[in-house]
Amino acid sequence: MNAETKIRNDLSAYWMPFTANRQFKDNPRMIASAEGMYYTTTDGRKVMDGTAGLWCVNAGHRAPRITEAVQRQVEELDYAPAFQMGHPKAFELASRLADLAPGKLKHVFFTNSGSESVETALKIALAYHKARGEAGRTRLIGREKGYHGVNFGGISVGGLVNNRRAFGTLLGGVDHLPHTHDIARNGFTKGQPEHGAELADELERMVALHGAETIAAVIVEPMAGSAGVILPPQGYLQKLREITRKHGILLIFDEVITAYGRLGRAFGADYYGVEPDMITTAKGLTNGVIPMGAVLAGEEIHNAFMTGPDHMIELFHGYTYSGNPVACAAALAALDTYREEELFERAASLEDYWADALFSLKDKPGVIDIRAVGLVGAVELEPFADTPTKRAFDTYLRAWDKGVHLRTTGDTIAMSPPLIIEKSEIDQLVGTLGEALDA
Ligand code: PXG
Repeated sequence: MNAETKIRNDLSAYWMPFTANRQFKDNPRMIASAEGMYYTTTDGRKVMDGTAGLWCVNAGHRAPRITEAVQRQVEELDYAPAFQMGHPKAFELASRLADLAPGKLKHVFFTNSGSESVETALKIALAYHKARGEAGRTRLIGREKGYHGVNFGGISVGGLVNNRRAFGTLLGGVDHLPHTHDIARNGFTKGQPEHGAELADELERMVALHGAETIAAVIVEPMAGSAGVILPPQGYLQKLREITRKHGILLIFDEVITAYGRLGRAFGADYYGVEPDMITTAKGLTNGVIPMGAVLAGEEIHNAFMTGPDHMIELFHGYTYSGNPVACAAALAALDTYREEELFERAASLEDYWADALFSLKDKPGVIDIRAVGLVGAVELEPFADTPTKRAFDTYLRAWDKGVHLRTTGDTIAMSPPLIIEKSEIDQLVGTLGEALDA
């Protein structure tokens, strides 16, 4: 091996995100290419993508319209300044998203990731109250087991301890609702769990404790993805909506996973029939092709900023790459693909088949719960007593060897295939997981 090749193939420089670096580098899993539902590894194996990348490749890999749109865009306008300057595709994309969004969510702020969408929404919430003369509303309320990305605001309102504990004191003035994960009462429920709506009443207790006039916003994932697919109990989101509205608190749905068809509707808000004041998105917005996020904000929130002299900047926030032209082109093409191939409808039509397939694993060794919604599924395993997370990760590795890529979080195996999946591929995915559980 010559020196240059050696440097090129050295795995040590890349500090991989959310990865057991040393274990990975001892036995790397490398992807060379992808198409539709499948990856090809660098050693030439075909592996089914059971997770749509990291919950983002909703239209499948290398969807042709998106590839072409990106290629055309880099040749036409590669970049345009995002501040005090515009380009038509950013306005077109914002209008398209506003049309797609539920109810009054008619204004769009562009970011580059889910984490940035969360920071943006939290900052808008604080600044909104200040703009309306309620500057005392500074508290932010998240939820245990919540995942809102990895930046400081997001880990402060987030509720996954490993993402928080190494990083100091985080934001002050943050409180957390209890999570709704309750296998004892809701185990093996198909559809929304029956028990737990009363957990939303904890918000009333927080209002009683802190005073509503100190609380800016509540942020929750309508369906908590990263913590292992935790579904909202029947009536829970409705209750959160009632209580927040009653007390003038903004309700933010973090839909980085649930937006753009994952639950068979454009947004989780549509699926669950609850309209929040803001929605954070990313991932499926561009089908994962180019980093991009978007925050959808209600009319009332946006308009509260549009006061004062016309020449003044209304919101001191934004990113160099907000509304990047190539990202906009990718997102417009992704939305076209979702619509023309009717992928949201397709996900909805497969929802029952998907859930039935997953529930067929009920009696496999170690399975203590199964959850499904839209084209999301989870199989929770009884952890090995002395090595939590190992059982799920070993199962994941066995499935990988058998040609299916899954995700694990704790001792839960999570699945979220591209929305183009065929019924036969659902059988293959679930069948392979079944074999991996048996082994
Ligand atoms: N909010 C939610 C609800 C998310 O799921 C983010 C924010 C952050 O997005 P960015 O683009 O900054 O990563 C996410 C991301 C997994 C997994 O398998 C989940 C995410 C990312 C990577 C893996 O659980 N969610």
